[in-house]
Amino acid sequence: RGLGELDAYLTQCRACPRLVAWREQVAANRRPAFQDWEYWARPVPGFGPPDASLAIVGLAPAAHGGNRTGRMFTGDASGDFLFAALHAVGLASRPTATHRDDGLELYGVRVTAPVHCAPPQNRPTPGERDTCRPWLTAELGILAPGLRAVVALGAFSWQALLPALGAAGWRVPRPLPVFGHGARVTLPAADGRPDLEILGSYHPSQRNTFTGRLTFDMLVEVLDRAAEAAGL
Ligand code: DU
Ligand code: SF4
Repeated sequence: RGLGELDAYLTQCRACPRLVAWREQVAANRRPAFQDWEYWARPVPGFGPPDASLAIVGLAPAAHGGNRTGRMFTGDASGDFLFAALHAVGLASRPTATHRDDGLELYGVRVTAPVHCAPPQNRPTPGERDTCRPWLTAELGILAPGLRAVVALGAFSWQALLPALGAAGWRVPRPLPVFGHGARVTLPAADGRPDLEILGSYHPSQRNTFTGRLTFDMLVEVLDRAAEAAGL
């Protein structure tokens, strides 16, 4: 089973009643600036090539970002920051992302999230995080043979990612390593898979970027180190 097939199944998922209601309610109440848009209003698949050696894991689609455009991090402030940084380190064909059909290419990078539907207040419940985990586990499993590094954006991402990696067959230390900006953990090679480097970064949400908690240079530095670990 490939990523295309996984994404096709994923986009039909209705397992979280609260998120199904929210993603559709947001689409029925479009922002004035987006009146002409037909919102995606479904689970948002990961974005990037199936042979990616680097994965970047966020939190969940934004209501008027990924939930509108149908592509992870596309069309919101967090994504503007992330794609500009990816372009700055040579991992994206352009610094901007506007729509799932905008032609943007990622080089060796897959951008995804542990929760695939937009949650109210950008805050999924622990139950929703656990319900969505098998999708991330499956995606990581498909990427596994060539995957060499993963960047977790924020503590929620880190805490959802590590169990998903465990479920996908990596040996994850217990207790789970603690998240921090600059945190780094190596999961040992196994089953023909290479070593996997896990790197933590603060999430590029406006809450962090407006306050200077995460600067552009800080994100670029983490992505640079991740690209090196991934052989990119
Ligand atoms: O509605 P549409 O953009 O024409 O998408 C058709 C079909 O493609 C939908 O069932 C999901 C799938 N798809 C996908 O798997 N990954 C994407 O990034 C965009 C669409
Ligand atoms: Fe399905 Fe995940 Fe969306 Fe829940 S958040 S409905 S598990 S795709």
